[in-house]
Amino acid sequence: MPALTRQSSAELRRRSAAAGEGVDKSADPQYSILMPTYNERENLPICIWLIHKYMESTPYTYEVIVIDDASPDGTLEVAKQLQTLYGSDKIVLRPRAGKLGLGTAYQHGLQSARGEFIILMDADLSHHPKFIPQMIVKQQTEDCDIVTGTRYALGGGVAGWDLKRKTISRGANFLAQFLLEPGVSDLTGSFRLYRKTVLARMISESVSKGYTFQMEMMFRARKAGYRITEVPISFVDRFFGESKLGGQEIVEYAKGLLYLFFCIW
Ligand SMILES: Nc1nc2c(ncn2[C@@H]2O[C@H](COP(=O)(O)OP(=O)(O)O)[C@@H](O)[C@H]2O)c(=O)[nH]1
Ligand SMILES: [Mg+2]
Repeated sequence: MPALTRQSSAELRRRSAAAGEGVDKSADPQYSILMPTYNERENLPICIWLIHKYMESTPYTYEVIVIDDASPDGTLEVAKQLQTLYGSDKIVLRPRAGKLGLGTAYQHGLQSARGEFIILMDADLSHHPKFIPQMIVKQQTEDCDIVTGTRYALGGGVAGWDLKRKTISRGANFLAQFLLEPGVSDLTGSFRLYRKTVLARMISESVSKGYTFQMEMMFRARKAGYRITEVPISFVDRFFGESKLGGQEIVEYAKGLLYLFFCIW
């Protein structure tokens, strides 16, 4: 386990012991992890296993809400098996009948979330669960409303992308920084911890879909004066399956960015 993760887990255990709190397993979980899936049959079991491993190293309770959009590869069947294995208090299934997109997937999952804090993460192992304890410590130490994983500051990074994909991501982030001056180094990332009330408000106010959605939520949160802090993450390109990024997404992103700049800024 990397030093920082070890440190975070130790810190979490120390806090819990100091507070003298026992965890009431029958109560609502403290953290709800919203996980949208589309064709993640191979990735989901490893991802859930890692979440379990790292959350068990903290004194906190959690649930993973899997929002599968009728993946043709049978992701939902795999999720059902995982539910049998880990329990229906830990794995909650909120499938939808068709591919309705990421923005509404979070909204859909949020309706069932019981935790006071919500973690958004991808199922493709690009977002390693080892960073979750660090996000929890950050949120508690700084009493902030949002902790966002950053690839572009504090030692965060990206592995496995070719030059084209790196250029697109960097370019998109640079353009957004230049136009919106958001005070957050990674605007397009989607590995984040939110206070539930804040996420609910940001989702209801945001109009963008697709890639611009994450950026708009962060931009609005900053404007609304919420406290945001960052944790460096190493983002690793997916090994199994395919990314949804295509030419159409890039055009949509540019349109969304201009909308935020001209209509909301
Ligand atoms: N429910 C749902 N999940 C989706 C959809 N599109 C992508 N995902 C999931 O959202 C996460 C991010 O998608 P991904 O293709 O990896 O995007 P990228 O990392 O930005 O290239 C993954 O867990 C996907 O399985 C969708 O339309 N519906
Ligand atoms: Mg991905």
